[in-house]
Formats: sequence, C-alpha cells, structure tokens
Amino acid sequence: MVLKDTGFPKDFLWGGATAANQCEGGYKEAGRGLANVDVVPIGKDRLPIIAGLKKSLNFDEEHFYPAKEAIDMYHRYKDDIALFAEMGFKTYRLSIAWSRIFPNGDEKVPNEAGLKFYEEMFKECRKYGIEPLVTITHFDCPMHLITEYGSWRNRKLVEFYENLCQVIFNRYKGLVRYWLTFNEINMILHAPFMGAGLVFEADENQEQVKYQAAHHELVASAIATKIAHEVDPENKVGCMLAAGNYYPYTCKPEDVWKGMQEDRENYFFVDIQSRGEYPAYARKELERKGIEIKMEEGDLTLLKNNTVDFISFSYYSSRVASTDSKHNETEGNIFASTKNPYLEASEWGWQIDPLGLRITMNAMYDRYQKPLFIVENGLGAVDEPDENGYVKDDYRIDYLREHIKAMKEAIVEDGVELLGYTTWGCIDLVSAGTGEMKKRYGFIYVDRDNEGNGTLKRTKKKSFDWYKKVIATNGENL
Ligand code: BGP
Repeated sequence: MVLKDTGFPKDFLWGGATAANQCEGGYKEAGRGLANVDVVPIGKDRLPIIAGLKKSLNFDEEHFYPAKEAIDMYHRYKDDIALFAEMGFKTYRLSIAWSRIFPNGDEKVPNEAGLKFYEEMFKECRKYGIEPLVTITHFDCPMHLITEYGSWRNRKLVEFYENLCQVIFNRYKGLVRYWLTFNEINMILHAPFMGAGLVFEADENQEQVKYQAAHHELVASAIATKIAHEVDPENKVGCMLAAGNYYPYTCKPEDVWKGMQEDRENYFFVDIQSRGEYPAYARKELERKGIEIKMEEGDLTLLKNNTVDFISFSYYSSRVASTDSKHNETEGNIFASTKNPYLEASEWGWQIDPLGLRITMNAMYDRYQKPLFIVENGLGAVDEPDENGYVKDDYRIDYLREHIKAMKEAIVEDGVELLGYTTWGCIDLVSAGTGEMKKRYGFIYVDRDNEGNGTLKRTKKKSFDWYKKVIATNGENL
C-alpha cells in the first residue's frame, strides 16, 4: 500500500479566474441591466461607496466608470479563452452577470440574449476541454433590486436568486458542473455595497442589516445547492470565502483570543454553509450585540440539509490580530489588518505569506473535512511593458511559485484534499478594490489604463510561458 502522495492529483484543476464586471464591459449590450458594480467610480469616493456609507445609485453616461468597458471581454472572449487554452488551463473560473440574465432582477422571464452569451462562452471553454467553474454572483446585484427592494436586506431577494438559479442550472445542464454560490460571502461585512448591494441609512444599525442580509444569502445559497443537486446530481456546489488566517501579534493570551474571534467572524459563513448550523459562538455573539435575525419556518432545516460539496476560497495574505491599537496600521484596503513585521508586502500593502496559505488550508481542512478549491490567489502589481509590449514579471512568477509550493506541501505532507487552483485575474482586468487597471494580476497584459485609454491589445507576459510549463508538468516544474 502506498501511503504517501507524490504530488498534485492527476486530475488537478489548474486554471485562472475572472469576474464578469471586472472584465466583460458591454455594460448595456444585448439588454443587460445596470448593476451595483457599474456605479462604483475610481478615486477617493470608492471605498465609502463600496462600504455602503455613501450613495452612488445614479449612473451618469458622461462619467467614466471602470466596469463600463473593462477589458471588453464581452466581444473578445473567444480570443481570450484561446489564450487560456494555450496555457493548458483545465478550468476557467468566470462569473455570470445577473443583470444579463434578468436585467432588473425581478422578472419572471429571462433575457435570452444574456443566456445565450454565457452558453457560447461555456461551449467555447468545452471546445478546449476547459471545465467552467461558475460563480453565480461575484459582487453583482441588479441596480433595480437595490433601489426597489433594498437589496439583500429584503427576503424577496432569496426568491429572485432562486429564480436565477433555476434558469441557469437547467439551461447549462451538462455544460457546467462546478458552481460557487456567492463570491467571498464574508465581504458583506467588509464591503457591503460591493458584496451585497447594501446602502445604509444614517440612523440604522448596520450590524443588524448586514447579518439579516447574510442570513438571506445563506438561505439562498442552500436553496441553490438543493436545486443544483436536483437538476443534475453531477453538479458540485461550493461556498467561497475571502480567507487568510489570523496570527496573534504576540503570544499574549488576549492577542490569541482576538485572533480566534477575527477568524470566527469570517468562518461564520462557511460554518453554516458547510456544517449546516449557526455555530454556538455566533448565536451568543449575535445575542450579545442585540442582533435578531428574522427567520422563516424551515430555514434551519434547509441550511442543515443542503450543505456544500466543497469549500472554495481566495487567499492573498495572512492577517494579524492585535489588542494594541498602535499596531493597527494598514489603511486604504477593504480588509484592515495589522502589519506583520516578518513579511514583505505588495505595492498595495498586501502582505506576502506563502506559508500562510498552507496554514489556512490546514485550518480549513481540519475544520470542515471537505475538499478545498483555491479559486483566487495572485500578486497585484504595476507592470512595465518594454518597447514591444512585453512584461518580464519575475516578481509575479516568484509569488505564484512560492504559493504553489506551499499548496503542494499541504497536499503531499499534510494530506489536504485540493480540487484545483485558479489564479486571480489570469488576464489583466479592473481591480475590485481600487477600480484601477494599473493593479494587474494577469499572465496576459491588456493595453488599457486607469482612464480607459489604450488599444485593448493582449500580449503574453513572461509568466504566461512559466504557468504553461507548470500546468504541463502538473506542478513539477516550478
Ligand atoms: C477579491 C475579489 C476579486 C478581486 C481580488 C483582488 O476580493 O473576489 O474580485 O478583484 O480580490 O482584489 P483587487 O482587485 O482589489 O486587487
């Protein structure tokens, strides 16, 4: 009997990831409705808008919004998928723009042009043997559902989301087998407008609104899982968390305790999606905060009976918890974190920690005992193309190599079950946090700047050939 694994599983799903609003453009093409992400501008108002603290509900045609044209993948997806195929992708993670299928979100009948668009995209992937991995909502909510219903704070959204799921699971049966219900579901706590379309009134209890909306999303996620399994038992449904374990700043028990609480704040979502129950610590914490979650009869049974098949997550960085306020230093990011003096950071202050990925994978596998899927990881950096447009992105290769090594160790040395790995922004796209083009993650350079200028020409970076080799050797040649 062979007990030791020697490397990545034979059917390991290597690939890359994007999100509709960050790459498609074509914001009103073929009947698409407006969505929350369309109205988030670049610049100093971005973070308060993303946080739901400042309203940006009107779309003004004259103003520049980065998502409006993005990298125009709407018209160029065939060429882009051909490039992914050239790298040897086994999977491509992409998301559906809800407002292409239901422009307002609350219609009964879907928009055929939107459905057709994704059908063609999935077929294009399959042509190359690429398995689509589809996020049902990636920071995406039709504007009409926000202005008319108050978005996920309203129980009605569960019904609309269910309708969307019925339509797409039936239409794409046999074309798509891997589904993610909500991108970074915990982002509702940190970026409630971007994550869930929430805009707060001045006098309301934001925590109450967020956790009620979260409950609706969790119920919707369980319903999606149920329908996906009913429509096709081959379907595999995952949850998706913005992950990265907390380290205590010191071994002072108070710091350790704080780290545990911070982890729980994020794991709360997966605890419900994977174990099927509101955990004891959360019930107590909600009670202490005076938050009362309105539930309908049957919600708890639904959550219990429809847990996810696998756990997916994004990982960019570990985090640090400290009880000493003078340590709370990093700013300008959605996730505020204490600076870790042992780690280097990206140009945006994201701390680089490959071992943290192994730690996070182990923590998650210990906790859930279900297969994991890393669906985002990568380095956002400023790339400088040479006179031929070529980018020598050794820094990106170094980042990815170290993370892939850590991931391999988690599989081989620790026995963690991992289905696949999709790097974030495999082609340069609009940054979710900053709205900029200059924060790039891709293997493919796109000629486009922060103001929307550029030819949109695609050029392979050095990392393109490197990743191609990694995939061809199933992670041996790093
Ligand atoms: C995650 C999101 C992505 C993505 C990524 C990188 O939070 O799921 O949509 O953009 O982070 O973040 P950023 O674009 O801010 O660099």
